[in-house]
Amino acid sequence: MRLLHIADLHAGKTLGRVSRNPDLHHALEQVISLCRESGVDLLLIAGDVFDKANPDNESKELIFEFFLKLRELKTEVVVVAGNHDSYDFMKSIRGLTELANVHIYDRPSRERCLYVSGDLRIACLPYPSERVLTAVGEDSRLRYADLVEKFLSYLAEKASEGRRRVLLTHLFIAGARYTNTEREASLTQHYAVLPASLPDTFDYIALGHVHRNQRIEGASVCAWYSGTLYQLDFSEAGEDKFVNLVLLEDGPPRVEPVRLDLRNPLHVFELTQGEAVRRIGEMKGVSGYIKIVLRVEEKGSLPLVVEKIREELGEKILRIEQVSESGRSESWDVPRGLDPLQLYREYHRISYGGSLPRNIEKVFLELLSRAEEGV
Ligand SMILES: [Mn+2]
Repeated sequence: MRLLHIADLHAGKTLGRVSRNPDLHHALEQVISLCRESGVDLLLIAGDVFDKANPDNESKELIFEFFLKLRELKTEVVVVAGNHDSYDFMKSIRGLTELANVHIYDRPSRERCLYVSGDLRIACLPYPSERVLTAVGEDSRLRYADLVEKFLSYLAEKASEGRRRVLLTHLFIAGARYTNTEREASLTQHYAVLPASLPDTFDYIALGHVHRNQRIEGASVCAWYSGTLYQLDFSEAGEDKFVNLVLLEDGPPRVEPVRLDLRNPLHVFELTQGEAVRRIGEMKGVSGYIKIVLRVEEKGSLPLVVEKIREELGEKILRIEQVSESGRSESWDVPRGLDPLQLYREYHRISYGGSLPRNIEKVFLELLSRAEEGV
C-alpha cells in the first residue's frame, strides 16, 4: 500500500502584503501529480490545513478544489486538525467532505479516532489542546505530556487489530528541529512529548506541526515530520521542502521524502549600504521574495539606499530591516531563546523580584493555551 504524507498547508498565509496561496497551489499541483503518477492509495494530511481559524473564501476554494481533484483520482484522504485549524470549522465541513472521500478528524475524541481502510488502521489524534484533552475525560492533574502519552497508548490499543497501523497527528515531539513559524507558544517544553513515548506498535507515524522535514531520532518507531510545502516565512529561507511517500508492505516501511519545486523561494540578504547598491543587479535576477537586513552605523531614518532598492526591486522586496552595530551590542541583555513561560518568569523577577508563584504560573499557561487556539 502506498501512502503520501503531507502537513502544514497553511492556506491563507500571508507574508507582509503578499498572499502565499499561489505557492500553496503550486505545491498542491505537485501533490496531485505524485498521487496520479506514483499510484498513491491514501493521502494523510497531518494538520494546519488552514492558517487561520476563520479561513477566507479564496483559501477555502483552493482547499476544496484540491479535495475534488483527489476525488477524481479516487485517492482516499484522511485529515487531522492542527493548532491553526478551528475544531468547529473543521467539524462544520466534515459531512460534505466525506462525499469526496475526505475524512476529517476535527478534535481529539475517544469515540471517533479510527479510520479503517482494508487491513490498514489509521489512529487519528488532532492537535490535542490542553483544554480539550482534559475535557475528553483525561485526568487534569496529570502533566500535559503525560495526558498525551495516555491518549497515544489508547490509540495504539484501538489500532492493534489492523495488519498495518498508522498514527496521524499534529504534535510537538521534544528534540525536533524547528523553524520560527510554528507559533512559539505550542512549542514550549511544557507541550513537548518525548520520542520514547511514541508507541512502537505503529508501522509509521505521520506528524505535523514542526515545519522542517525530519525523522524523529530517539523513537523506536518510524516517525516523521513531512514539514511545510513551501517556505512559510523568512525563517525558512533556503530550506528545501518535501512530502513523504510511504510504502507499506511486509517488513519495515520504506519512506522516501520527495522534494517539491518552490514557486517563490525566500531569500535573506544581510548587507551594508554599499553592498546593497552593488548587489541590486544580482537581487533583481533572483526568483521569489527577498528580505534585506541592512547593516548601518546607527539606526535612524531610512537611508537613501532603501528608496533605491524599493524602486529597483519592486514587488520582489518584502521586508527591509536595519541592524546597527551599536544596536546589536545593546541587545545583549535582552534574554534570547527563552520560551514564553521562561520570559514571563524573567519579567516577573525583574518587575517584582523573586520567583513566579505557582498559581500565577498556572493561570499564565492556561491563558497561553487559550490564546494559541484563538479563543
Ligand atoms: Mn503549522
